[in-house]
Amino acid sequence: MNPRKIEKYLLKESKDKTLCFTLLDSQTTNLKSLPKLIKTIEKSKASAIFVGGSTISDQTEIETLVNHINKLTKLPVILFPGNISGVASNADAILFMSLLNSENPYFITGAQALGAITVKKLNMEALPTAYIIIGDGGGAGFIGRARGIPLDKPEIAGMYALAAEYMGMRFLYLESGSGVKNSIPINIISTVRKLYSGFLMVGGGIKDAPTAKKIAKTGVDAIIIGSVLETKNYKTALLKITKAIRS
Ligand code: 1GP
Repeated sequence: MNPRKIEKYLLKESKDKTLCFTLLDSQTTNLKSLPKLIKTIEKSKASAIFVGGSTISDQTEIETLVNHINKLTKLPVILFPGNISGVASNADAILFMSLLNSENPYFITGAQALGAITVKKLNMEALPTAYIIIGDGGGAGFIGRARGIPLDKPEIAGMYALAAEYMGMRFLYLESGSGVKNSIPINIISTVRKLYSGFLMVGGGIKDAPTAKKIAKTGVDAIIIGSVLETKNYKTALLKITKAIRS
């Protein structure tokens, strides 16, 4: 394996623009409509496809989805695991995440220890990622037993982000939860951006171009779009979002 192949690709891609990653949940993605979906993702110039989610427990289902994606596109597939069941073969890399603000050590270092040997066996690139949940965090907050960072306390988010940096985590994922009503408040994102110099991703509740644009303007490296892809209007919506973050 080329060490840090995906990491280098992401850093290069994000030098002069905000990237978009599309998130596919193996529980809800319809394999029959996958070719159309992948075409739209490619057309939108998204830079990678994340596969995962906080409630996924079927590893085989993930592997089947990744296999199908690999047949349809050369875009890198990056696992976004919610638990050890999210470690599946045949992806290009994995967000090796620690949910820093969980109350349960299992989600900070326990699952990571259990999953690490499998990642090694699969010879898969691990992207060291701090995962920080803002607000109640929807499903991810509930499953991960997060003590969500209060929406009016950007300085606390900043403290966690800085801790992530000092602990050597080169990626940071600020999460408000899949499908939540509101994305992360801009002042939280910009506070984190000022303090954290690694690869910063923001996801959860980003549904339209103006919101995506505002987030991109804070200087984040990537936004993650998941639930929008499950809507009727996903083609137009995704293209508008990716166009907005580039302009
Ligand atoms: C969820 O941040 C991702 O983990 C994406 O969120 O589904 O709301 O786009 P959405």
